[in-house]
Amino acid sequence: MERTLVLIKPDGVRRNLVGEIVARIERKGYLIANIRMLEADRALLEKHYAEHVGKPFYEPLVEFMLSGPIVALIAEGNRVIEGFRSLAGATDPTVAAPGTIRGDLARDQGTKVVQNIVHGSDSIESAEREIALFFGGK
Ligand code: IDP
Ligand code: MG
Repeated sequence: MERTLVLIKPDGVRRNLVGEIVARIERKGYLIANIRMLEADRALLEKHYAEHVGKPFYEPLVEFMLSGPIVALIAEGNRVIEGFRSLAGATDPTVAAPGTIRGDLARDQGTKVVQNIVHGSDSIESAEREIALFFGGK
């Protein structure tokens, strides 16, 4: 069964949106196969966001992800990688479609990094790599 890594970023946890986001994933019909809250460390985030090293928002992104607890979860179901990214909406919350997590619950805060509540893996390879980082390969 396909699996994806979802992160509820520090803005989502701070704004008490954990239940809202988990509920949207469950109502769509995906299984929450595992879930944990953690405070990520820099080494973990540098691995997770390796593809973005050198981009202007990279350091602000890592700092933002260090700014408070996050929730990591594994969602499971056919085509869940694509399906969760559809639930999440576009990266930029200003233009993310209403009805999506980012479109409904986030907006531009004028910060160097876009604060957009959730992360979702973008391919089967990324999902396997990210699940191993956050759940030790389980
Ligand atoms: P995604 O989360 O929609 O997959 P990515 O391109 O993988 O988007 O970027 C990772 C994260 O970095 C985004 O979720 C967002 O928080 C931030 N980000 C991406 N592009 C920009 C940008 O152009 N400016 C500021 N922050 C960005
Ligand atoms: Mg991405």
